[in-house]
Amino acid sequence: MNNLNLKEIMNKPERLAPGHRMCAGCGATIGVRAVLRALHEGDYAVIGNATGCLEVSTYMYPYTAWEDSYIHNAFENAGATLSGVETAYKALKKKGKIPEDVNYKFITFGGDGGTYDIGFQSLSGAMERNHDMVYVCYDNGAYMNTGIQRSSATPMYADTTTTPVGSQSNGKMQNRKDLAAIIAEHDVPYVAQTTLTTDFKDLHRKSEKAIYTEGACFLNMMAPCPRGWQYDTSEIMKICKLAVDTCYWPLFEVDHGKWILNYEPKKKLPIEDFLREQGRFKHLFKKGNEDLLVQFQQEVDRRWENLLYRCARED
Ligand SMILES: Cc1ncc(C[n+]2csc(CCOP(=O)(O)OP(=O)(O)O)c2C)c(N)n1
Ligand code: SF4
Ligand SMILES: [Mg+2]
Repeated sequence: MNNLNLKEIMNKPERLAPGHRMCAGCGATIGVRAVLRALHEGDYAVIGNATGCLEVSTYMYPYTAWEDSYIHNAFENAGATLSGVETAYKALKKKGKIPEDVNYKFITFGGDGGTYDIGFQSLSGAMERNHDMVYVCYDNGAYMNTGIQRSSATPMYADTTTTPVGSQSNGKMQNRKDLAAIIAEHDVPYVAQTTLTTDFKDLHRKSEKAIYTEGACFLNMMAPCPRGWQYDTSEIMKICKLAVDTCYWPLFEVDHGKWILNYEPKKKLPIEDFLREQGRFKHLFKKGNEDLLVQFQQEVDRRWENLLYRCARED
């Protein structure tokens, strides 16, 4: 989107209205509002939402912050529910029960716990059946709503309530799952990884592409959580920038099978710059833990090289 007018986009009416109860500065809310801004004026949407902070805090029956039709799902069936709604829509359109010029889009939001772990099977099914829908994972790297438990999206060495740092533990022992790559292997039309950076241009462009590309599309959106990551709320944009400049969270897309790198930092920053900002990693900076930082850096480098290879292979 070359002629993106940021001011115009930011001034579009909100489809996730103020008055919800998400924490101030929550990355999920900022990200979801940005995704919804990519819907074209006049188009309707049906939103599915797996349980999690976003659902619990925006939809307290009989109140809702959503301007569009909204379905609260269990973790396990968030992908399946919108597949069904999209199929019913197609059937109604075919029978002429929905006018030709009425346009609906189908978007599911799920947290990382609900997407990487518990809802993975129904997400995988929806993607494989290639329903005309978008699944957006807002990845804050833990089960935040129930008190910061580790998920398979939690980065190595993060301090969570189920991987507590102490004399016997350095935090989570495993690396995070690379879900965007796994969904790309489903051979769907469009997969992208994004976050709240580059003036929201990356997130806006990818959201619009995902919403308006026919078939199953997937967005993995890093959405920092000031509570779980333990940083000052006002630092969110800095955290997101450091995530992409250290190559911890690369911006890429897989468009009809073609891997494309969207951002390469002029100078790749050391991973410490990203980790130092967050209380969940503060033990890594204690004397004697230098090797943990080295291991973290090696893992970031390995994944980055792998991504560069995948993208270069396509040239
Ligand atoms: C099957 C099931 N297990 C556990 C829960 C309890 N639960 C509600 S919200 C939540 C956390 C969800 O984590 P995530 O999907 O990452 O979203 P976040 O809270 O981080 O936004 C959990 C475990 C549930 N609702 N359903
Ligand atoms: S706990 Fe974290 S993810 Fe949940 S609403 Fe608060 S900032 Fe957002
Ligand atoms: Mg989460």
